[in-house]
Formats: sequence, structure tokens, C-alpha cells
Amino acid sequence: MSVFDAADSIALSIQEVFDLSLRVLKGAGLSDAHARAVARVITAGERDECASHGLYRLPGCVMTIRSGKLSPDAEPGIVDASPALVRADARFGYSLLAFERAAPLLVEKAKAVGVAALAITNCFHFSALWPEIEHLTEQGVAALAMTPSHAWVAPAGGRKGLLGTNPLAFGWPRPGPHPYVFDFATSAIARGDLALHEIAGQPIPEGWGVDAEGRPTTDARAALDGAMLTFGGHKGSALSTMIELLAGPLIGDMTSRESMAFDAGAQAAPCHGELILAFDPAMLGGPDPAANAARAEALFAAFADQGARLPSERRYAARARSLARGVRTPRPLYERILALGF
Ligand code: NDP
Ligand code: PYC
Repeated sequence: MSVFDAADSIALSIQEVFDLSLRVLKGAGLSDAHARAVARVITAGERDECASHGLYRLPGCVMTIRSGKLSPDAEPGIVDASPALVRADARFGYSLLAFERAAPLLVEKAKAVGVAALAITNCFHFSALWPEIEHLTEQGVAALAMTPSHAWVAPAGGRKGLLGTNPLAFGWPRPGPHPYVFDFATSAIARGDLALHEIAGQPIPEGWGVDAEGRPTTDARAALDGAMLTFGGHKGSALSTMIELLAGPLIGDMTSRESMAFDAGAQAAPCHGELILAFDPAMLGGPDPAANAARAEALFAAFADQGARLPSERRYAARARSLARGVRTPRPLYERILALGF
């Protein structure tokens, strides 16, 4: 989703996006390994025209690093906890390096026993989940990822922030370059997109949030100060609660409410856990994996037959454009990043 004026933008190559991100992150004090892991994901977000999780996140990363809460050079501790479980203690660094370090063992376990879990704990988390999901589907496994955030979202029937924007992402490996992937917040919209509406001075649709008095609002600032709403009413509320539980107490880490209390107004990225599950189609699917894959393809083809698109198709089209021509980044954002002084 883009709320910016395309005319007021500057052209950057993908390499320039990565170099800018790396320079800012290292300049702010992140270790080389963390800075590269974060810069890769920010660059992927900008490349795929995911405005809320691309370069827009850089100033927030700097604020998180400066908060003093994040450990900028934490070396993740990877533990082979059981035949089906990898634990990755991010030791209060960003989640992304922990994921990179633990993913090979997760895939190895899924292929050995059919289903395996990666529990990342004590991580600062700001990123979209699809880069991790795509990485796993490239290794031939289906995958599901989820994480809490901060208590910005009211439960269905409530009016005050309690749940996180809690994204849920799923991927299914397919022949060809692009897996089936969806990745969405369980709030009606990601908080990043709500903030982008505020910056652009644009109204929001009804159903995204309520003001501080719990009244429906179309004003982005009022919703940021009040509470966001879940998608699908009680259904999104229950899914979001499931994510709080599975990526929180189940793996021994914080809920969105606890993460917000831990932040104590520092405005760092949320700090909590992330749960990732990997499924091996070859082991789970019985004797004829090729027939199973063909049946999945028939399902996807039936979407196109009735004019529907698959999730991520917009992203893949944006990626092709960006790889060919580079990206256009809103000038105010670019200038804000330069003004960070790195
Ligand atoms: P959207 O409501 O835009 O939903 C995104 C998903 O739905 C994408 O997979 C998208 O594919 C797909 N989609 C959108 N429109 C259609 C359509 N018409 N037909 C089929 N599929 C469609 O985004 P959200 O605001 O919910 O989330 C945006 C991002 O924010 C996610 O990547 C999420 O991980 C991230 N996030 C991260 C959080 C964190 O704590 N780390 C918290 C909350 C969100 P496509 O991209 O191709 O349009
Ligand atoms: O956009 O809701 C969001 C979000 C929270 C943490 C990272 N992104």
C-alpha cells in the first residue's frame, strides 16, 4: 500500500537501498552481522513495494538502537532442544540474525521428522514475516510464522489496546520462482500503514481503529492514540490471541502487553518471541509427493480461473519492476533518513 505522492520521490537502485540501510544501521552502532541481516530485509521490503516495512523502518531501527534496550552485537544462542525443536535465544538483539542462524537446523529437523518448530526468544522484532517464509519455502518446506508486537489492538467487543498487531504468515513451496505466501497483521491493518496514513494526512477507512474514547474514527492520529481493531471482528481477535499464546507463554516469552510494559515508553521496537513451524511435504504427504503438489497447483490455478489473485502476486510483480528499474522512495522519507546523520 502506498499513500505517498509518486511525483515527490527519488530513484534508488536496489544496491543503493541496501548500502544506505547498512550505512545507517552500522553508523547507529549495530554489529556488521546484525546490520547486514536487517539491511537485507529492509531492502527486500522496499524492493517489493511494502511501504510499511521497507526504508520507512530505518528511523525506528535507529531509535531502537539508541534506546539502550537492544544489544547491538548480541550473538544468538542456538540450541538443538529436541528432534523437532530448535530454540534460538536472540539475547536482546534483533530477531533476524537469530532466524538466519537457526533456519538451517529448522529445515534439517523438518525433513527428518516431518514437522519442526523454531522458537526465537528475547528478540527485538520490527520486520515483515514473508522474507523468512520465502527463505524456508526455497528449501522445500511449507512454513507458518507468527509473532506478537505491542498492545495497540482492542479485542473484539473491547475498546482499549490489549493485543498486538500480531502478523501471521504462511508459505507453500511451488515449482518456479515464487511460492504461495500470505503475510498479514491480525489487526485490520499493520500499525506501520496506519502511521503512513497519518504522515500523508489521509483518512483511514472505518473499522481500522477507535479514538481514545472508544468511538469509531477515520482519523489516523486518533486511532494511533486510541486503539486499533482486529480484522474480521471476533475471528481476528481469536487468531491474534492464539499468536499471543503460541509465540508468547508457550515458548516462554512476553505477550504484547508485557512487551509494551518492558518498553516503558522508550519507543523501541517490540521485544518478545517468534514461533516458526516448518512442514516437510515429502514426509507428510505419503507415497506420491508429485501428485500432492499437482493437486495444490490445481487449487491455485482455480483462483486465476475466476479472476482472483493469489497473495504475494502484487509483491512479486513489484519485485520484477524494482529489479529491472530500481525503486522510487518518497523524498521526505529519504531526507529524514539522511538527516539521521550517518
Ligand atoms: P495487508 O492487509 O495488505 O495484507 C497483506 C497480505 O494479503 C499479503 O500477503 C498480500 O499480498 C495479501 N493481499 C492483499 N490484498 C490481496 C488481494 N486482493 N488478494 C489476495 N491477496 C491479497 O497487510 P497488513 O497490513 O495486514 O500487513 C502488512 C505487513 O506488516 C506484513 O508483511 C506483516 O508481516 C507486517 N507486520 C509485521 C508486524 C510485526 O510485529 N513484525 C506486525 C504487523 C504487521 P500482496 O503483498 O501481494 O498484496
Ligand atoms: O506494522 O504493526 C506493525 C508492526 C509492528 C511491529 C513491526 N511492525
